[in-house]
Amino acid sequence: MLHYQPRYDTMTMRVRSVEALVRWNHPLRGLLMPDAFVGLAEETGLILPLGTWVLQQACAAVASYDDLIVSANVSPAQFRYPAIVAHVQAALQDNRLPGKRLELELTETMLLEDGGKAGVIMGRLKALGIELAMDDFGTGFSSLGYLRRFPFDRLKIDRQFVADLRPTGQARAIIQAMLGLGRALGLGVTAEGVETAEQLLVLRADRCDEVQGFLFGSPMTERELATLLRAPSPPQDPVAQANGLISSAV
Ligand code: G
Ligand code: MN
Repeated sequence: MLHYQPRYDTMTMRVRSVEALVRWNHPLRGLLMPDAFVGLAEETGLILPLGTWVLQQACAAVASYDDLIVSANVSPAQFRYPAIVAHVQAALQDNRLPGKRLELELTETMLLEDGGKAGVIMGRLKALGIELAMDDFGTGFSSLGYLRRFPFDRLKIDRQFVADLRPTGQARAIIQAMLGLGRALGLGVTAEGVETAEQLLVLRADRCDEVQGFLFGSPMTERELATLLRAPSPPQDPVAQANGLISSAV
C-alpha cells in the first residue's frame, strides 16, 4: 500500500504536495518499509510492475484535490527502461491529472549508470509537464555535475544534514550553501527529515521553500490525508507553539 507524507510551504505551512511512500503490510511481519523489500523486488523483476502501480495509485490519490502535487520515488531499475515514460503518461491520463501535478524523485545513483540515456528519458518526462526532484541531495559524490547536465526542478536536502541543523554550526553552513545553489539555479529546495521546531525556524530564516518531516506528520494513509486536508485551517504551526521558547536562538 501507499502512504503519503505531506510537504509544506515553509512560510504559509500549507500542504503543497505529498510524497507517496510504499509500505508492505506483511501478514506475519507487519508493516514493512521499502528497505526490507525493494532489493528483493529488484532481483525478481517485480520492481517494474510495483513502480507502475505506485504511479497509478499516487496519481489517483491526488486527482480529487484541486492543486495538490504528488511525488513518487523512482527506482534505478524502473529508470533503466524507456517504458517509464509511457507508464507515467498512462498514470496521468487514466486519472485525468495534468503533468504539473506529478513530481518524480530521482537519486543520483540512477544517473551514474548511463548518463546519456537517463538524460533522454528525463527530457521526455519533462515534456509531459512533470517536475523532477533530486532526492537525498548531498549524499552522493558528484551531484553538482548532474545538476548541470540534467533538467532538475528541485533539490531535496538529505535528512542527515537537517538532523544536525542548529542555529550555529557546520550543518547550517552546508544547508545555506545548498539553498544558495538552488536559488542561483532557479530550483526549489525541500528540506527532508525536519523533526524539531528549531530546525524549522532556521530553515525559514534561510528561506528554504518547502519542508517535510516528522515534526509535521509521518507518512499516513489516504484516508488520514483526506482528514488532514479537509481541516478548515492549516494545521497548527509547530513554530507558533515553540516560538516563544526558542526564537531568540536563531
Ligand atoms: O529516501 P527518501 O527521502 O525518499 O526517504 C523517505 C523515508 O524517510 C520514508 O520512509 C519516511 O518514513 C522517512 N522519513 C520521513 N520524515 C522523516 C523524519 O522527519 N525523520 C526521519 N528519521 N525519517 C523520516
Ligand atoms: Mn523521496
